[in-house]
Amino acid sequence: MATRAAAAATLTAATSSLLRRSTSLRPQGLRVPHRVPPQRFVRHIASSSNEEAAARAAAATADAGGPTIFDKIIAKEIPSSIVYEDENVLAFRDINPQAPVHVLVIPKARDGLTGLDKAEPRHTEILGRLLYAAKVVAEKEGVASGYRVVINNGAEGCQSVYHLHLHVLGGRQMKWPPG
Ligand code: DGP
Repeated sequence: MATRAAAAATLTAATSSLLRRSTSLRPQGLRVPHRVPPQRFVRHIASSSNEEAAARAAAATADAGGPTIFDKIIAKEIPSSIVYEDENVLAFRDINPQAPVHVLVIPKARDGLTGLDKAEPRHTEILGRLLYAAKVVAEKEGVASGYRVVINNGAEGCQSVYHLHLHVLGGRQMKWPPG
């Protein structure tokens, strides 16, 4: 009899301990997701769909392989803030910076490289030069200890100018995954 009473007491203690724990866990388990203010959310969707629409429009004309705004920058017909230049490569500040340091590195001769997807074996030398120039730019801009190099390719990659370019971004903490 005494053993059954002791067992019942143990069971009651265990049950109430479990209930206490599940109650203390409940607020986390049923946490209501943080609500994004509707206005900000709509604005975010609107701006990202504008970028996507612009990228799709640019992609539609890219295959024609016509001149881009970067040809005018290379020819110095329009001004740009040049960070680095050599015989093959030009690096200049992006007109719409996404970080305190945002520099575009481009080949002076496009040679069919509207995007990275057009790369062929003959392009390996210039591709290496571009990547090395990105490293030099990061050093010149004082962000050598941490930066990001990005190539947007095609409409889904949000490419808007069809002359191969590397984005060198730095001067702030980068996030992963990118948007
Ligand atoms: P992408 O979206 O990856 O194709 O990047 C193209 C970049 O080119 C974009 O970040 C803005 C930049 N850009 C476009 N037009 C000009 C311009 O006239 N001058 C400069 N400096 N940058 C430009």
